[in-house]
Amino acid sequence: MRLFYDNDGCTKTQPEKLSYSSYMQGKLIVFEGTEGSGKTTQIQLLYQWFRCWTDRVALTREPGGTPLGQKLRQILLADSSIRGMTELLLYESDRAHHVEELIKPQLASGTIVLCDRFTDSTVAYQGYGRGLSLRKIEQLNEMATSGLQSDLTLWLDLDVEVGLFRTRQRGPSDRMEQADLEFHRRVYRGFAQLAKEQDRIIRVDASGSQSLVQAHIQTIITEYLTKWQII
Ligand code: T5A
Repeated sequence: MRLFYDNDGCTKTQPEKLSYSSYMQGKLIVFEGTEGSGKTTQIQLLYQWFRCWTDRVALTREPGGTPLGQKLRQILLADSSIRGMTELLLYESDRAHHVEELIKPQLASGTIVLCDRFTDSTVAYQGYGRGLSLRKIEQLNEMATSGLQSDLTLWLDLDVEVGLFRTRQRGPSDRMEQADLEFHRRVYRGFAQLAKEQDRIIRVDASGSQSLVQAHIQTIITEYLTKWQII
């Protein structure tokens, strides 16, 4: 299927064919990747694409998808006294609250939830990046989500240095972005390993232009919506 943009950001993907009428359970679609890989840009474009034909879609993020999460996000991205286990538990606290307060109720109402980062970020950053136990992270992820996993995760694969360059062009770096290059390379290896192990993770080449990457994402999403019999 060819996808191309209208001036209003909607695509000519025959939205009249996209119908949810018989659809009851929502889906959780997650965007993952290293710093500056374009997740936020792409998830927002995808949200606009969904909004062209349905209002049963929600856009959220971790950390910071709830009012409490916003406060945790500020601490996590700015407080330089935070160390490994504290960092891990704060991300998991944000997630437990987010899943309970927002994600699960939205899924239960049949909404497609688009989430900027989720459990794989903790494996990649706190596990591969910080070197904390992968087994403990798996247990904490399980506890924080009550076993909820994404239905589909798009891993935006971009060279780590290109991504960091993009974020630095944008403005001052946050606490996580300031970590050394080797840390970010370990995080990258974490995502690559997860993508090898898990069928729910699809790699997306994020090195192209914003519109090229978005067109690729829309193609993948359309395939999955068809497979899930949503369209
Ligand atoms: N974290 C998070 C953990 O350590 N453990 C966890 O469990 C969780 C959930 C979150 C931080 O927390 C860490 C990971 C993060 O360090 P954040 O601000 O949400 O902090 O960090 P990011 O998710 O990395 O957000 P960024 O904004 O830094 O990166 P994005 O979202 O990947 O990239 P985006 O879209 O903002 O784009 C970055 C810049 O590149 C440009 C954009 O215009 C922007 O200026 N850009 C492009 N330029 C050229 N070509 C393209 N195709 C482009 N796409 C975007």
